[in-house]
Amino acid sequence: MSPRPRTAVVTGASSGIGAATARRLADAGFHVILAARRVERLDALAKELTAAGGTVTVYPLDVTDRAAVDAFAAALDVHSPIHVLVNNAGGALGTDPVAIADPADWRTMYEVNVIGVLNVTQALLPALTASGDGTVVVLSSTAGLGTYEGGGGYVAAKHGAHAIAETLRLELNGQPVRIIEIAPGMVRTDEFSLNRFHGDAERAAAVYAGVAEPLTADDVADTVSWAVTRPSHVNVDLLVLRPRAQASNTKVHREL
Ligand code: 8X3
Repeated sequence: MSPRPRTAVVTGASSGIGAATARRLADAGFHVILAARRVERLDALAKELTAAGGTVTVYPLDVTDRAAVDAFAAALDVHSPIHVLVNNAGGALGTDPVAIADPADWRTMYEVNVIGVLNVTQALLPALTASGDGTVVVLSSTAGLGTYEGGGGYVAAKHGAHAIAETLRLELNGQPVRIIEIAPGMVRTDEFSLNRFHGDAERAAAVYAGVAEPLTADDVADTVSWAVTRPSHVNVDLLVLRPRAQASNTKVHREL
C-alpha cells in the first residue's frame, strides 16, 4: 500500500503565485487544498491539476473572515493532518505617499497581509503540529524587509507578516513545525500591480517597463516547493529572491 500523500494548504490559490505554488506542490506529490475567494477559478485549477494526475480539494475562503477560517480548519480536521500551510493570500493597494494615503487602503492591506496570515496560521497550527512534521510558509515580500517611497501601507503590512514569521519561529521552537519566510521582490503576475493601481492597466504595466525579466509566479513557486521539500530538520528561515535586474527595492535596471 502506498503511503498517504502529504497535505498542503495554499491560500490565495486562485491566481498568481498561489496558483503556481499549487501546481508545483501537486507536481511534487502533495494533496493540495486550494483555498481562495474565487471558487470558479479554483475549480478550473482543480480540473487542470486533476487531469495532470494530482489530488486536490477546493475550498472557498476569505482569509480575513475568522469564522470562515475556523469552519475551514474544522472541515479539514475531519480528513487528514496538514503538513504544509502556504500563507500566500495578500496584496497591495495604492502607491500614495504616507502624507496622503487612504487609511481604508492601509486597513485592507493589514487585514489580508497580516490578520489573514494570523487567522489561517492560528486555525491550522493544531493540525500542523499533529502531523508531527509541519511547515508554515509566509509569503512576505522584499517590502517586508525594507521600505521605498510610495510603499507605505504595503511596506507596513508586509513588515507585519515578516514579524509574524520571526516571532512564530521563536515561539514554536521545540515543536515539530518549521517556519519558512519567502520574500520575493519584483514578480510580474496578472493581478498584483493591476490591483495595486485599482485596475489602471497602464500604470500597472509601467512597473515592469524595460525590466528584462521580472520574476514569474512560477519562479517563486519553484522556490516555495524547494524550501518545503528540504529534509524536516532543515529550516530555510528567510529566502529573498529578486530578478537579476533588481538590486534593491529602489534600484532596478531598465532598458528603455
Ligand atoms: C512585491 C514587491 O516591490 O512591489 O511584493 O513591494 S514590491
